[in-house]
Amino acid sequence: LFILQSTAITQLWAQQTPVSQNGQLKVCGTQLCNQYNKPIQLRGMSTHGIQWYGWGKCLTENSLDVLAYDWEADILRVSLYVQEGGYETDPVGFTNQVNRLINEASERGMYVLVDWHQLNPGDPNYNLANAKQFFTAIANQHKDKVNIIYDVCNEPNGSGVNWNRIKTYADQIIPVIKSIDNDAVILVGTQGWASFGVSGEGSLQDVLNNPLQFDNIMYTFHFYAKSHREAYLSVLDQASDQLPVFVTEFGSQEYTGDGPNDFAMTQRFIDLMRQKKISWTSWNYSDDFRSGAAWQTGTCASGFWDTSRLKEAGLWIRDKIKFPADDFPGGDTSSDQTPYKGTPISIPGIVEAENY
Ligand code: IDC
Repeated sequence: LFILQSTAITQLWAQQTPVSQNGQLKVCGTQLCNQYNKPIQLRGMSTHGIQWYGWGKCLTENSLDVLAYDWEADILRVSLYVQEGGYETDPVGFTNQVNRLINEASERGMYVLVDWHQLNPGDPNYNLANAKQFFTAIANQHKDKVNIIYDVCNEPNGSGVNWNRIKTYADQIIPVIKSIDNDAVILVGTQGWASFGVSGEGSLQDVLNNPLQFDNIMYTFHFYAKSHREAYLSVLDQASDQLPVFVTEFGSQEYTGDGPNDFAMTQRFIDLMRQKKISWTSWNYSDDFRSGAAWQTGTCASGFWDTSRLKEAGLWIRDKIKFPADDFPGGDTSSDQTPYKGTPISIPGIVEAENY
């Protein structure tokens, strides 16, 4: 038994993961770059709200093994709602849960996007005090890790929530994080439910006229392909020519995250994001009844994370994460760098070995 475990440990150490290959991220120009200053694209999944489908439900040791080693996800977005039974109802409990999820994703070599999922009310300033408290706790706990990305507001929306209003918020919360974790990449949601205003007030030009004045900032964009189509595709293309953009949420469905999938339309976004190395996380890794949730209803309680239990959208997005395989650029161009190909060893061996 001891020999088997030692072998597992050795293989684990030898194994390349997205985080071991790319290290501390930074923003260079309009791109997300790795520790060698080379542009990279990260692809992965967003959780559903962790107050409903979090740790012990749809996020378990096994489901995260599947996401990291079978889906070969580079990144997990942890969606912490503020309202709707989220952070504001139990700050300590949700901070602990986010810490746990960060640690679990980190053990599996994934990046973690910490999503402050404000949604209703749509003005992020409403939750500023809670955001300061939450990000202070998270940054203090994880500042020495290289794999944390912060998103300070999921989807600003509603009347009067224009870019200036978001910038007022961002200018207050970003220094709080930077004073603790100075080199972290920080994402900021854009007006109109992260659409640069396509579905809200103002436009991309408002951001271009008055961009944030910090290093390592990216702007977020969300789309639901069946609903949002050409208008969104075009703005994503224009925005990413001029600003660092991270697509932190999208689906093949209607904007409800439900209804029919339009995979042909979604593929056009996927192609654009591939071509421009725009990183993405897709909504969502749960067994919610809606068509945009990857797993069939009942999967999380069953604990069987087999591909036969994926909904159509889940099977489709797994394929988009897995293929093409990651080919992260290394520091050496003559290159004996081995591209990450997923883990070859049995998962129970790893988990067991780590306890020793
Ligand atoms: C939806 C969930 C749904 C939940 C609702 C609650 O799919 O189960 O009841 O949130 O607010 C977003 C939001 C995201 C939405 C998603 C789909 O960021 O929270 O999830 N969506 O409607 N923006 C556009 C779509």
